Amino acid sequence: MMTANGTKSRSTGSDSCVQCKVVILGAAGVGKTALTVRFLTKRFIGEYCPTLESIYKYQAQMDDEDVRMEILDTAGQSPGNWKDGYAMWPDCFMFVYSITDRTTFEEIISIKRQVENMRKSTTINGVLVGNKLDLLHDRQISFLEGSELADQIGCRFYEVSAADWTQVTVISDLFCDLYREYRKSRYVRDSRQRKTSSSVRFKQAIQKVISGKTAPRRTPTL
Ligand SMILES: Nc1nc2c(ncn2[C@@H]2O[C@H](COP(=O)(O)OP(=O)(O)O)[C@@H](O)[C@H]2O)c(=O)[nH]1
Ligand SMILES: [Mg+2]
Repeated sequence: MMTANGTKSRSTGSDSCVQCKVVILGAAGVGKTALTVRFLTKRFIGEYCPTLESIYKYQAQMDDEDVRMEILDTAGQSPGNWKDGYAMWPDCFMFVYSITDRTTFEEIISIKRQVENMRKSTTINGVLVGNKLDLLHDRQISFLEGSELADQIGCRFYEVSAADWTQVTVISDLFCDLYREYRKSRYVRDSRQRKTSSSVRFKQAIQKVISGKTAPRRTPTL
C-alpha cells in the first residue's frame, strides 16, 4: 500500500490502524475525481467517467500512525441524485466547487444543508476546496468569498488545481489535514466520554453509600 509520502507502508496488524472515511461532495464537473486520483496516484489523467462513483481504499502512515482511509468519490449531487449515505457514512467531508463556476459554489450551501439535516448536527469535520485554480482568467469566485463560505459552514478552506502537477503536495496535505482534524475531534470526543463515564461511576458510588448499600471504607484503627 502507498503511504502519504508515496513510500510503501509497513504491514502492521489492523488493530493499530485508524480508520477514516472521507466523502467528496460537489456538483458534477468540479474535479472531484481529478482531486481523488491526484491524491492517490499523483497523476492527472484529464477525462474521467462523470457518472462513476467509487470508493477507494488507501493506507498511509501519517504522524507515525497507520491510517486506513476510505474515500467515496461521488458522482455529483444534482437534485434527485442525493443519497442519505453521503451524510451518514463518512467521518470527514470534502466539499468541492470550481472557482470558474458560481453555480457549483452556490450548490455547496444546499449540500451542506442536506448533510446537517441528515446528521441533525451542524458540526462536521470538513474542508471546502475551490478547484481549478490554474484557470485564474476564468475566475468567478474570489478567494475571499471562498474563505467566507468556509467560515460559514465551519470548514477549513483551500484553493487548488488538480491539473497543476506542482500542487501534488498541497493536495496531499489537504487530505492529511482532513484526517488530522478528524483525529483531533475524535480524541476530544473520546476523552469527554471517558470523563462523563468516570463522573457517572463516581455519582453511582456516592449514591450507594448514601442509600446504605455499600458501607463507606473505614480507615483501620490501630
Ligand atoms: N483546468 C482544470 N481542469 C480540471 C481540474 N480538475 C478537473 N478538471 C477537468 O474538469 C473536468 C471534470 O473533472 P472530474 O474530476 O471528472 O469532475 P467530477 O465530476 O467532479 O468528478 C475534466 O475534464 C477534468 O479534466 C483542474 O484543476 N483544472
Ligand atoms: Mg467524478
